[in-house]
This record gives sequence, C-alpha cells and structure tokens, in this order.
Amino acid sequence: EDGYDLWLRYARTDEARSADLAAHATIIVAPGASPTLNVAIAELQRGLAGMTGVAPALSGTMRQGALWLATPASAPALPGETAGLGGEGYAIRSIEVDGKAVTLIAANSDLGLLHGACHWLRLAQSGASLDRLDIRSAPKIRLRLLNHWDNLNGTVERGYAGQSIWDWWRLPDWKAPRYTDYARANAAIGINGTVLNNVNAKADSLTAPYIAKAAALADLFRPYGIKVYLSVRWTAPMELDGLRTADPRDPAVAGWWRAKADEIYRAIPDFGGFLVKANSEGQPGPQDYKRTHADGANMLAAALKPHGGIVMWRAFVYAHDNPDDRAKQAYADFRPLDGQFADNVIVQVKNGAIDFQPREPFHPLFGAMPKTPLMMEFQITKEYLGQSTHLTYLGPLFKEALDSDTFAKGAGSTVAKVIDGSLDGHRLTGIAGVANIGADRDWSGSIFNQADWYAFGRLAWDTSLSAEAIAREWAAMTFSPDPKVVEPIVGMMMGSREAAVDYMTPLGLAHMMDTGHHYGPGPWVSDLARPEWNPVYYHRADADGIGFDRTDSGSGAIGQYAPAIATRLANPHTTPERHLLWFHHLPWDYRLASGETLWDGLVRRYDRGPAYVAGMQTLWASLKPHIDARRFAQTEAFLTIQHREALWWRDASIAYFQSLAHRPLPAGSPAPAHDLNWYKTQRFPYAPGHS
Ligand code: BDP
Repeated sequence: EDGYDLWLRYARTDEARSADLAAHATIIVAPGASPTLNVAIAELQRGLAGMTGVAPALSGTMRQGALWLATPASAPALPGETAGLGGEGYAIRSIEVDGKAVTLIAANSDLGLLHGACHWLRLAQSGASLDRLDIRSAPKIRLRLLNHWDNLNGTVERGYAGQSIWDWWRLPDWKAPRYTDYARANAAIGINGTVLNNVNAKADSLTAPYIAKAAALADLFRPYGIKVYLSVRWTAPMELDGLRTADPRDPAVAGWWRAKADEIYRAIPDFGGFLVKANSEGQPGPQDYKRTHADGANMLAAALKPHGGIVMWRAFVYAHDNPDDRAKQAYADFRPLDGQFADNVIVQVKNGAIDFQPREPFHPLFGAMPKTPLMMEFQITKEYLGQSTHLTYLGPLFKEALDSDTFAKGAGSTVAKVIDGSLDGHRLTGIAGVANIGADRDWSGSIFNQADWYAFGRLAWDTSLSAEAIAREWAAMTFSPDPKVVEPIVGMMMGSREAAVDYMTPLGLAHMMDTGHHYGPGPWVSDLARPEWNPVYYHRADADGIGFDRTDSGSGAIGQYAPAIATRLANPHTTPERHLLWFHHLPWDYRLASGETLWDGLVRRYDRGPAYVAGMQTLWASLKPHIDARRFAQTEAFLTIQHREALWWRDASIAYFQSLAHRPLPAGSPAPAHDLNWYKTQRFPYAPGHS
C-alpha cells in the first residue's frame, strides 16, 4: 500500500463482515440517472466490490437488503423524509418496504445521495453496525473549500507533497485520472469547492488558455458537487490588457472585470468566484489607489453578481510601514469596514492574528464584524508544524479555534457560530483550508498528513464533531478497524499537536522558526528587513524576562477582544497558560500555576515535546505486525526524523533562551547537545516549500 487510496481503500474484510456487508447491500435501487447519481452508484459498487469481492447490481425492483437511493422527485412516497436536509444533506435509515428490510438513503438532490452513499461507505469501512440506522446529516457551512497555493509553473507555495497536482501545461487535453480521484476523495468528506491557484496569484490564470484549463477541471469536478474558484491578481487588467490603472472606482477597470467574469462564466457556468489577497505581503490592491478593501471587494463582487458568483476577500494584512503590533493590523483595517461589503462578499480570516502558528489565540476579528460574513481560513499544509515529516494531527488545532468563545453576544458565541452564520444571521458562510495536496503518490507527503485533509473536510461539514472521533474514523479506514490498531494510533495522534507546541513554541510563544524554510528553530533571528519577520520581535526575551506585552501597557491588542475576554487576558494569572507569553511579558521567575518558575516551566515543556514523540515511536513500533510494510516504514522513518528534530528545537531554544536568562536547567533536564553557536550556524538552503 502506498497511500494513494486515502479513505477510499475499501480493503477486503473477513468473511463474517463481508457476508454482513453483502446482506445489507444485495442490490442498489436508484431510480433516475444523472452524472452525480452515477458517481454515487459507482462509488457504492466499487466500495462493496473491494470489501466483499462482489459489486451489487443496479436494479429496478426492491429486494430484501437493498440499498435504496431516493429523492422526493424519484420516490414521491417519501413525505417529510428529507425535510430540513437542504441541497446537500441526507438521511440514512433502516426501514421496511413491502415487508423487506432495506437501507434508505434519502436526500433532496442527487448530490445529497452521493454524500449519503459516502457516509454509508464510511460506516461499512470502519466496522460500524449497519442495522437500525437512523442518521440525518446536513452541513451548516455553505462553502467548504480547499485553497491550493499552487503556481502555474507547477511549484506549490508551502507545499510539502511534491509538485502541484494540476498539470497546467497539459491541461485541458490531458485530464489525469488523479483529478477524478481527487474529486472522489473530497466529495467523500463534503468539500464542495476548490480554489485552484495560489493567493499570490499570477494574472495569467485569467487568460483564455488558462480559463479553458480551469474549465476542464470544473467539468470533471461537477458531478461530485465541487465548484472551481480562482485566486486573482489585483492588477490583472493592467498586466493583461494594458489598462493604466487598477483603481476600483475607475469605470474602465470595473468594465474589464465584468467582461472577464462574463468570459469565465461562458466557459464555466457554475464558476464559484474569486479569492483575493490584496495589499498584503507585497501584493497589489485597492489601497494603492487610496481605496479601501471594501471598495475593491465590491467592485469584483459586482462583476460576479449577475452570474451568482462570490468574492472571498482575505483579511491577512500587515503593512511594512506600520509600526503597530502585527497582531492588531487586520482588525484595525477591517473592523471599520463592517457593513460596507456587498452581499456576495465574504471576508476570509485566518484562525489566528499572526500566521498559522502551532498555537494562536483565535483571531479578534471573529465576533467583531457582525454585519459581515466571515469565513475561516485554516492551513492544512503544515508550514509551521513540521511540514510533511512531523506527525502533528491538526484536528485538535481546528477544534480549539472553532470552539473558542468570542463572547460577542455573551457566553457561547463561539467562532463556529460566527462562521456558520448562526450568531449574526448570515446566509453566505464558509470555511477554507490551505491544501496539503501535491503530486506525491500519497497526496499529502505523508500518510498521517492525510488525516489533516480528512479532518478539515469532516469539521467543515460538521463543526460539532470531535477531533478524536474523526481520528478514529480516519485510522479505521486508513489502516484497519481493528481496535488493536485504531486505539494506539488515535492515542498517538491526539497529543501530537500539543507535543509540537511543547517543542516549538510553548506557553504562547510564536514565530520562532528560522528564516525561509519555516521548519527548524531560529529564535535568535533578528536581521530580517521587516521587524515583524524576526522571531525576536515575538518573544522579546532579555535578561529580565520573556513574552509580548499586549496589555494596555504594551501594544493593547487585548482590547480587540470582547470585554469579557479582555478583562481576563489583562491579568497574567487569569490568562490561560497556553497563551501566556502571547499576551504578557513576564519575569523569568514569574510563578506558573504549578508553582514552578516561568523559566523552569518553559524548559519542562521543551522536555515534554520530544518525550511525547519518543512515546509515539514506541507505540508505532508495537503496531508493526498490523501495518503493511511500506506505510509502516514511512511512518517509522518520519518519527525518527521528528524525534531528532524535536530535540533540535528543544536544544536550540533552550541554548538561546538560557544565554539570556542565565539560569540553570531544572534538575533532570539535560544540557543541549551543542552550544548556541552551532545551532545558529546550521544552514538549510534547499529545504522544501520556499515560494
Ligand atoms: C504565510 C506564508 C506565505 C503566504 C501567506 C498568505 O508563509 O507563503 O503567502 O501566508 O497566507 O503563511 O498569504
């Protein structure tokens, strides 16, 4: 096994289970035909053929043990069955029809049937009972998107799984079979849109040849309910057609975008819309013309509106000439614009205010723009969490962000409720994950990174799922439903992100990585052009203490949160320790809740990280008899790398901070393997993922 099959492995089951599966799927009854219904049926047949050796036939007459796929249109005998399921949801119920026990998969649309079929296959693969099913499921968030940071030259920004899966050069003629498998895998977890190109966009993606290439992908994805979107470059009208300006108030500019939208919709009638990174990290944008983000977004929105398209406008901004705390800048730019965006604009906000760090408090914009739909941007590709080699399951990170309480309308105003629209009554809702997919045979650069893609999709569909339940499903489908396999794997996964926080950025530290590759430690880095690119900007450590003061006596960033939170964060003793140094600059002898000093507590966490990884190595080794050779070996090797590098992070960080704190290591904590200078002089010029 090489990992290509993801959660669609459909591995052969033992005889008893095989007989059970066959008895619950003797035939498939599915009135009607459409491309989407056809792929649903094909997936069921493929899954059952894999698991039992026999694919059930499609039949027009009901039989004992049938799988019955029905919509109100195809089976008017379903009164009320699909109420409240919307256009994508489904019900799966064990019922009797004319005295025959059958499994009904009901939905309002064929797309709902596809999702229902995938859910049934998930149950089948993970060893669950198929009797007495009574399931209803419908997504609360409307747009559930992957964002590919893929460049037209085939490289992937912050991609650690090889080249881009989009073979732009040979599209639209060559439609690699992999594209269809991509659609199958995404449909199975409820993803319904994909932004094909990098937010650092090239204007070329809007030229006729590239629109035709995108259209070919859209055609392949359509039966799976997946729409195509494009990132656009703000100055495209100037670069492609020589306009003199990209000012959003200029009628010629607005006209250019209208014509461009018309052209795209002629090729892709269900095109989703644009994603825009503007006035951020050197990208052009409306502020270059003294216009606001809202002016820019609304101009594009007007071009897409007649076609039903939307604009996703990113709030990831911080300016090189702004001396204010970087963590405050997106809020400062965007909050005043609340209420000014057109109704087909949604503002896309990263989970935290800096940049996908191992841990960040939730972004203060969530809950602060009630009149504007906000969508979540998570990073599935683990730019700052060990990339493809470290096993750091992101389910808990996603959950932590979604469950954070903004207190915007009192207790219980979670980030999940902001983005599913229920807190402020928005109908345009969304969540995006920066994809970790590449051309590598295993798609994600490692078997365990597949779990992050999977978890993103499952949580996008249903934010109330637990990270652990998702890990359990994934492990069962990826390796085996045998609890002897699932339980240790879930055990490894669940603490893995916290372990990375411990060895990389404990106690609320952030942005400690070395220059360029974002992989290893560089807390000493202080020579980069922009102050906020340097780790020293974030930890502010010296002989007296460590941490970023964001109270009123510091940057005041705490004031961007609702008063109920801000009051708690103003005091280090009522600040959650996981965020302590994010919000406070504290003396090295500050007492943590445990009674130990900040210095000792910091070192203890640096010790804990590699120890957890060693525990994962032991657990994995014990699984050897149960895992196929190739996937076992990959994970074993990657855990060896992770352990070595967890120690590297620990040692380098301790060597550096000790040079400032001048304190002995707590008893039992070994000295770093090398002196500080050794860590400072390591170079990694060819590390993956540079832009
Ligand atoms: C950072 C990445 C950079 C992206 C940027 C973004 O380092 O490559 O372009 O975010 O989100 O995480 O635009």
